[in-house]
Amino acid sequence: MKKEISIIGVPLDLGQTRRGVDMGPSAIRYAQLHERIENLSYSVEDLGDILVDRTLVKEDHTEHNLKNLKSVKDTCEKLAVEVDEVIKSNRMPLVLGGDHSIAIGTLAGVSKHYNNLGLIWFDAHGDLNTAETSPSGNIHGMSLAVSLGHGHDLLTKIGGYFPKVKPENVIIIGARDLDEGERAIIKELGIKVYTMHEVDKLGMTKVMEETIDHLKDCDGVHLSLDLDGLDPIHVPGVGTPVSGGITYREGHLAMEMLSEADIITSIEFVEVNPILDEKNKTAIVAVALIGSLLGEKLL
Ligand code: NNH
Ligand code: MN
Ligand code: MN
Ligand code: MN
Repeated sequence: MKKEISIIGVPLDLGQTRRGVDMGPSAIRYAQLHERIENLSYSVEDLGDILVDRTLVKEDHTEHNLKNLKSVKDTCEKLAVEVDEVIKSNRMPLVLGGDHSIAIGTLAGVSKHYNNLGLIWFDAHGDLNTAETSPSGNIHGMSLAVSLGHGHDLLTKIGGYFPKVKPENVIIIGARDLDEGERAIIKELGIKVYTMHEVDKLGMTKVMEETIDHLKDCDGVHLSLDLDGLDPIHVPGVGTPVSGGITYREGHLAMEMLSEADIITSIEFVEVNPILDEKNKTAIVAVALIGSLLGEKLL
């Protein structure tokens, strides 16, 4: 793992309809992210937050079931440029959301640096909707589809190229709330999904062994971790909690195995909503997971 890390906050809450997730980056910083990483002897720089231009909201009429399309696009474009610069300067980006629509921007900045990027999507949801299939019109439920090249042109073409990732290089872990259209695209594209059924049945060790093996020919792997992949008992501060999720220890085990395998080249943690949280619990869990991912040991 690269020992130089750049933190980028993305205070965007417009990819969904519950306000408060824009405060996620602050909550995660407050949970002592910087100190935690520095203690693992990384060199850390915090680039601050991407500017979310809220004046665009008034131009944003929901067009074709895509809420706040211009605002999300504008923020993701800025994020893509910043992520690109971080990688060019030979540092590893650690992106803090914000809602999961920001993954569109992160991946636009990351993917051009790799020929065969792998993507681990840790989430209760598939985020594989398009405007045609989405039950909500929320872009945070579309960001994986967009990154695969499916969706509105204004989103799929962010960064000037598409798709950002190939279906055979995507692995979803923790899914337990998939919409009709998402099941169809999973089948159509043959995306590898470890639903909670597989996590229960195989155990997290096997899931991660298979995941790491599946991505062995990738020249980089992006981890996009939606905190709602974990069980809401551990992370009450998420906008769309779904029971029956990944436990605290399973989450840590997954991060520890990724750390040992040393395959992760860019990271994003999203959907921390301090307004819905209890005493910053969700941000604290996020920081602990990042610690494990970056090599923190129990002994
Ligand atoms: N699938 C639903 C939708 O598209 C919910 C998505 N919510 C998420 N995704 N939190 O991770 O609206
Ligand atoms: Mn420092
Ligand atoms: Mn998500
Ligand atoms: Mn989710």
